[in-house]
Amino acid sequence: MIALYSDALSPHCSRVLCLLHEAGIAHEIRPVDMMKGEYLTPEYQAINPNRQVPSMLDGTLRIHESNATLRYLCRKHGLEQWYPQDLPTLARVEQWLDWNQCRLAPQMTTLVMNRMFLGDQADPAAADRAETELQTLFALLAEGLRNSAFIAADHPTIADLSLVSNLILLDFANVRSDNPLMQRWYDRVTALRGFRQLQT
Ligand SMILES: N[C@@H](CCC(=O)N[C@@H](CS)C(=O)NCC(=O)O)C(=O)O
Repeated sequence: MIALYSDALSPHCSRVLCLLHEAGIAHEIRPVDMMKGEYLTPEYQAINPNRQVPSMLDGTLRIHESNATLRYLCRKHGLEQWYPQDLPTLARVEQWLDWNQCRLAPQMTTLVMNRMFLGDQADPAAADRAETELQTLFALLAEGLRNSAFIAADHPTIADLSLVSNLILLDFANVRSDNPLMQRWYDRVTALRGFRQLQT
């Protein structure tokens, strides 16, 4: 059975858990408490040398990187709805998966770390800069939502799971877009059973 090393607060973990729930893939969660530094132990480093969550074990396969894990699960379980193979849709899914890692995630991390987790060590100016940049990125996302109900298709794909997992954490930090397209999309994706199940 698949084992997922996961911390409950991590958006990189919640996107993978959402897909596991949505697709009904049997799995076992191995909690890694980041607040207790469990991701820094030599035991965990042997599983993921990056000392990050999530990490997944599937038989002898050991994999890290949340988006790569999403793609792997889709390919292995034939989840074409979540990872469409027609080229234009696939190109859009890949585009937004990469955009999320390269553009959104760094700003999300800067903001959340400095507003929620770093306490006395926080850099409020860095958080403010990230918030400004995030509003620019939200406008790009809203533009991407102009022609379809979800970011890459008229149905949810792993690109939506990946992006919205970051937006959920930003929402906790009271940073969100007031664009109606963004709000409706956010509501649609967070209403998925896979995300709702994470909150219960
Ligand atoms: N690119 C990685 C990023 C994973 C990541 O940043 N995980 C965070 C938790 S949300 C983490 O483990 N942070 C600890 C660290 O980077 O030191 C992925 O997509 O899986």
